[in-house]
Amino acid sequence: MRIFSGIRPTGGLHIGNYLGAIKQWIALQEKNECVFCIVDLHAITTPYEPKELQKNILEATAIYLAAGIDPEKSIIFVQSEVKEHAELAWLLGTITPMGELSRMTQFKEKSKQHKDYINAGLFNYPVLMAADILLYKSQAVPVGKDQEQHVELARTIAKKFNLNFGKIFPEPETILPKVGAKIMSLTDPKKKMSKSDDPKSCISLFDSPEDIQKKIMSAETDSGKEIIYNVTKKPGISNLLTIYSLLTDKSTQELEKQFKGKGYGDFKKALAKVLIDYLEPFRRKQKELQTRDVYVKDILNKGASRARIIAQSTMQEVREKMGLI
Ligand code: AQP
Repeated sequence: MRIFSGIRPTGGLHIGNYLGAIKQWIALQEKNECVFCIVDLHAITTPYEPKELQKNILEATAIYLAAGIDPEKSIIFVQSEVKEHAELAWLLGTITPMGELSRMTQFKEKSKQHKDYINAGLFNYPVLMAADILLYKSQAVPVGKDQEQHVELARTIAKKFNLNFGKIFPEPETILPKVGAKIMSLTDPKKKMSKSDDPKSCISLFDSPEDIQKKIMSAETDSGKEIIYNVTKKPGISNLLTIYSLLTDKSTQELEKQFKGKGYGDFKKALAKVLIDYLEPFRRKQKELQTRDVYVKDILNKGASRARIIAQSTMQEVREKMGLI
């Protein structure tokens, strides 16, 4: 299968990005042809600092590599380096109904979050995402729950293109992790963990052991004191149990037994230790990659060259089908 996925370089990636998306990519790259993108054109649809963008792109690449994405097996590249993404987005925009775009939850949420920055790019975000996926004729897209609606729209757009102009695109499927598709904020467990939120609300993959300890110890918990998994009654502790379970491969029931009779403090101390140990190789690899900019940029250049070959071939077909040649 051809697989596509991407992450916005909007700041330090967090364990939600890792458990919802990147962790799936590592397994998928073994048996599939994977294209993993750093979607900088998506990053500029919300307020950003131009001086920070290149740093964030290199940091996101370091995370891909530290997590175990192998540039020999998978294509890793920066979206704006392959101009066909923007070109296909324009063409697909001409067959995307405005009504579909206005229904998108992310557009509604981001418009509320950034009232002074509601731009056409943000509205058209799902069309660009459809272009990202379809440019590589991808059959599957591993993402977290929040991006599921966008992949569904990409499928609708693929169907419509195939019907109007002749079949060239597969209809892409979403791959959601069974557990961890929506890791919640540490400060408000009713909200999704987000990189653009308060740093206290998320564990960044490169956080220091001291920061991890502080953030977990002050994470919002619920009334009562038992360590029980119950998303409705105990959203805070359930979110922490989910993280613990995913990092240790122990079920939440096993964890409930392990922490029976213990309080929130004991549980949080143990979780902080699990996180600190799990993320230690990430911190080590980041330090190493910080001194190897040339190597990282070389991976991105080679990845863009490989991506361009596929993208240019798809665009040739798209232009012919749409009557542009
Ligand atoms: N909390 C989450 N739990 C599980 N998966 C998540 N993802 C994001 N947050 C969670 C998944 O991570 C991938 C990359 O996301 P993105 O950077 O493209 O954009 P996003 O979904 O908008 O992520 P953030 O962290 O909330 O970023 P900002 O604050 O910049 O908007 C996607 O597969 C996503 O589902």
